This record gives sequence, C-alpha cells and structure tokens, in this order.
Amino acid sequence: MVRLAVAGWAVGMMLAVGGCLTAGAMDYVRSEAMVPMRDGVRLHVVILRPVGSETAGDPLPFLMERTPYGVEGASVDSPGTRKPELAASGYIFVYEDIRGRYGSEGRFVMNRAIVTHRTKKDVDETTDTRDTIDWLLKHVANNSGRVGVMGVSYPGFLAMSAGIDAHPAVKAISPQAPMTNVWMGDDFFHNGAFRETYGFDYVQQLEAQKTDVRTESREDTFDFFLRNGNFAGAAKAAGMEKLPTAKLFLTQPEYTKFWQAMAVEKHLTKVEVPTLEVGGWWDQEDMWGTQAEYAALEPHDAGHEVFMVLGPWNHGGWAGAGRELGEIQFGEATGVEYRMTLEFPFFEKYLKGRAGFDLKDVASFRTGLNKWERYEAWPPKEGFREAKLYLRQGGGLGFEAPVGVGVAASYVSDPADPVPYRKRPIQATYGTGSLWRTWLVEDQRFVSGRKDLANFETPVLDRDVTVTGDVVADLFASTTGSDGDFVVKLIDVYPEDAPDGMAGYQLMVVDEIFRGRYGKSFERPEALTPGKVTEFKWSLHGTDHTFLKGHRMMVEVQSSWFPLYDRNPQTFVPNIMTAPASAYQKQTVKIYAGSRIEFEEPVRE
Ligand code: PG9
Repeated sequence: MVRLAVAGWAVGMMLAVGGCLTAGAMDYVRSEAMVPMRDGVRLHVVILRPVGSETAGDPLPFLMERTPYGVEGASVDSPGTRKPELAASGYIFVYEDIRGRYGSEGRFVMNRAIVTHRTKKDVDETTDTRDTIDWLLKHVANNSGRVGVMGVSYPGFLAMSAGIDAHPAVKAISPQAPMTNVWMGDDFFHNGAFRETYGFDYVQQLEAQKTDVRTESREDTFDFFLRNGNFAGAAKAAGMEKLPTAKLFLTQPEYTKFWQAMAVEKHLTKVEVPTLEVGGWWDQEDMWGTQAEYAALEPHDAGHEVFMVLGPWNHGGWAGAGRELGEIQFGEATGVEYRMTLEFPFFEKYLKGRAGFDLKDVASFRTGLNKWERYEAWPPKEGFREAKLYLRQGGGLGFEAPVGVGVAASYVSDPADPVPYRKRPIQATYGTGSLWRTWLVEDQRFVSGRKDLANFETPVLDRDVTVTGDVVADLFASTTGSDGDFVVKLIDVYPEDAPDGMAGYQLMVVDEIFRGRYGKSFERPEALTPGKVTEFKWSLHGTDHTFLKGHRMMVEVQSSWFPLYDRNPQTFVPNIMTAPASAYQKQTVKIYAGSRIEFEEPVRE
C-alpha cells in the first residue's frame, strides 16, 4: 500500500520530510541483491517494484538512488512515503549502498574523486553506477531500459556522477543540493575557512564505522572547541586523528591537488543527460553545488536539457511541505508545488515520455514577495541591471557611491571571545535538540549588538528592493594582524510593527566567510601586511529576495563565526589546524567606505 504519512528511512542524513500529498494506491514488492562491480566488489541493492509488474503491464523505468546512509531500512512503503506521486505512477525503485558502506563490500572513500584517465582497474562512483545499471537491465524483469537517478546531498553528488560518462540507459538525473566542491563552498571548507564542527561530526559519523553513528556532545560545542584550541586538539580529544578525512584536514588545509581532484564541476564539460538541479536558499550544508553545477553545464546546453529550481528551503527541505523555515513563512506549500509541478513531470517526461514538464530553464521562488519566478538564465539577465549597495561612514548603507574613502567602521576581534554562529548552547550538528537545520534563518539580533562587529543600515525603505542573482561582497579592509577572517551577511530587518512575532526580526538573506590568507591564491596562502588596506571580493551566494517597503537592509561584517568555522589565530601560521596558543591574538579590523555589495535588480518593479 502506498502510505501517505511521510517519514525518512535513511539513517544518517535527517532531511526534513513531511507534507500532505495524495497518491493513488499501488502495492510494492521488495527484493535484494548483491551486484558485482568490474573489480569483483559486490554492492548491495534493494529493489522495490509494483506488485505484478514483473510479468504484466508496460515495462517500467528505474528510479535509482545511491547512498552512503544505508538502504536496509527501505521497505515496501518507502517509494510511497518518499516519492508518493512517482510511486503512484509506477517505477522500479532501486536503492544502493555505495562501496564500503552498510551492506556493500569494498572500501569507502569520502567523496571519491572521479577518475579522469581511467585504466580497466580504476573504479569510482561513475563506474559503480554504470556497472549497477548493466546488471539491472539484464537481471530485473520487464524493465523499459530507461533509468533516472536522483539524490540529495551526498546522494546528489552520486546522482551527478551518473550523468558523467553516463550509461546510455540513463535518461534523466536530478542532483539535489549536490556536494560538488567541499573545499570551495560545500560541506568542509568555505573559501578556505574550515567548517570545524561539521568536519568533526560528519567524518566521525561516516568514517569511524561502516554504518552511521550520530555524534553527540555533552557540552556546548562552543566550549569544547574553544577549550581544545585548534582542530588538531579537538581531533585528539575525540581520538579521530587517524580517520582518513580528518588526516587530510590536518595536513592539507589549503586547496591542494587532492581537494581539486574531488571537485565535480570541472568534469561537467558536456551535457550527457537531461538534468534537473535543485537547491535551497538557506541550505546549511551544500549551498554551493547546485548553482556551480548549473553554471558549469549551462554553456554546453545546446539541446535545452539542463534545468534548475531554487526555492526557500534548507538542506533537502523540498521533501517537506515547505510552507515555512524556522520563523519565516512562505505563504504556500513550496515543497509540494516543486514536487508536483517540476520533479514529477520531469521524470515522467524523460523516463515515460509523458507531457506536463514545462520548465524552460530556471524556476526560482522569490522570498519576501513569496512568489515563483521563471528565468531564462541564472543569474537572470533580461530585465535586470547591476546594482551596488555601499557601506558608509557612521554605519550608513546606500545606493550612492560615497565621496572619498576613509574608515567606515572599526572593531577589535578577539579569538578568545569569538562571535557564535548561532545561539548558544550549540549542540552537535545532528545531535539531540540541535537547531543546525535552521541556523541560517535565525534572528541575528542575538549578535548584532556586539562590539566586535560592524553594522551598516539603510533608512527605512520607501520602495520594495529586489536582490537577485549572485550577491558579491567587495570589501576594502585592513587588520593589525597578519591573517584574519571576514564574514559578510546581508540582512533583512523587519519593521517594529511587523505582525506574527516578526517585529524587528533580522533575517540573513545571504552570507559567507572569506579567509584572508587566501586573498591571492587558494593553493598558496600568504600573510597579510598589517595595516594595509586590501580588497577582498567573494560571493555571498545566489538569492532572489525582495526587501519590502518599510523594511531596512543591513550589512554586518565580523571576523569569526564560531564554532562552525575554526578560529583564525589572526597571526599568520603555516597551518591553522595546529596553530600554537600564542598565535591567537586580538586584532583591530577596519572596514573602508566604498566597500560594497553587488547584485542584480529588476529594471522595473
Ligand atoms: N551534507 C552531507 C555531505 C555530503 C557530502 C560530503 C559531506 C557531507 C549530506 O547531507 O549528505
């Protein structure tokens, strides 16, 4: 029976699931197999197909999901609970444990790099996908010979891998919040700044054993990481220094050949398969991948088969109803809308040849105004113009370039008292009671009064201001130290009379960190010259948000975001992972007028 109550079955990644779809009933039957790969390693699959479809009815396409999070729990109810509309239409669902995880043989390699110059013996996620499909086509009765692959996050990376050097039977893929470049902007580093809590928790969860074990913390992780000084100290305290990815963090914190080899976007030099990329504006884990993959594929899309959907979601949040995220309301069930009008018809079109998929390029949910938009490109071009928002002396923010330059704001950043990234106590990432999944929409008033950061604010807006596309921070700054971090957040400040408990709320719309030592090169970090005004320019990510009339726009600049990001000692050391206590020094940071935020805005509102 296709059940309509929704629950996640995968152990490990606790994606938001929920919603209220209705689907026609269809019973599924379950089988398991060990599928041989080219090197003799066998991977474990669970196959779920409509009862009776082996021998009667039209041949059915496959919908496959490969995962490191375990498929043993997939039951006859799983297709209906996870993808009710697709289950009701009838597919052969295949869930597979990747190499070295749960029921599969072989060695697990975190984010295994795609092999470029392959010999017959080389394996990676693309070859494992192809070998699995070869086997399925031959051994699963009454299949149509067409395969779709989808997945969120790590499985999103695996879905993209199915579209690289793709098996000819792969007819559609949907990488959703795909992990794409874990050094540049996804899980483990952002612009060189190390995501300490995430790396610490996730590596233990995946590499300490073959199955997932959730990392818990008995104390506020802010205290734990501060007490242990640097990542080397924290890893030692947890006894995890020998885990493969922890070793990499410790010895290769810069953008070495190793991290570069893992980057998926550089393999996207042609469109092999119709591709539906999906991502959320407030994805706390893989914010970068969706838009980076779309940007890499789109120039090669002569056949108009690459699509992207961006919505008001956290990591995987489109699996739920999507009416709200934390305190932020969207007025409609955006997750249901996405699944019914985009994801379902996409697979129906490319796997079953059915009509109904009408997306040309990009669908985007514009927050603030709360409405879906469609664009011919991302960032959109037609009907948009470049806009700049300038930081001014005295804390002002405006569209007019300031006359002359000078110090706009100054603060003292003290590594002994770093700025928390979310309200304390901060639980382990996926630990009991953790607010990790909604931290990006948390009200920023819990920090914005601090002395160790700078705020710039517009007057109350007398018109709606829409910020669309890739938002870029172009910061002119100096520090008395020889290294330093810069965090820039673009915030929507709600009016004091906003209804529904939102009075004065400070919502981060986009935000990102940049580690100063990488200003010239991500491969070869360099010390900053104390006191020298230096330009730092980096993306704060894409958005599509309207700051409504009556709201204010605010830019906040700070130099720590702890403990999600490890502390920059603010004195240059060769390796921050092992920085000595003496390197952690208070420094004065100055932000100069003329620094700005760049984005696209619609020509006519
Ligand atoms: N964000 C998770 C992850 C993906 C890839 C690498 C590391 C972590 C995930 O949700 O799968």
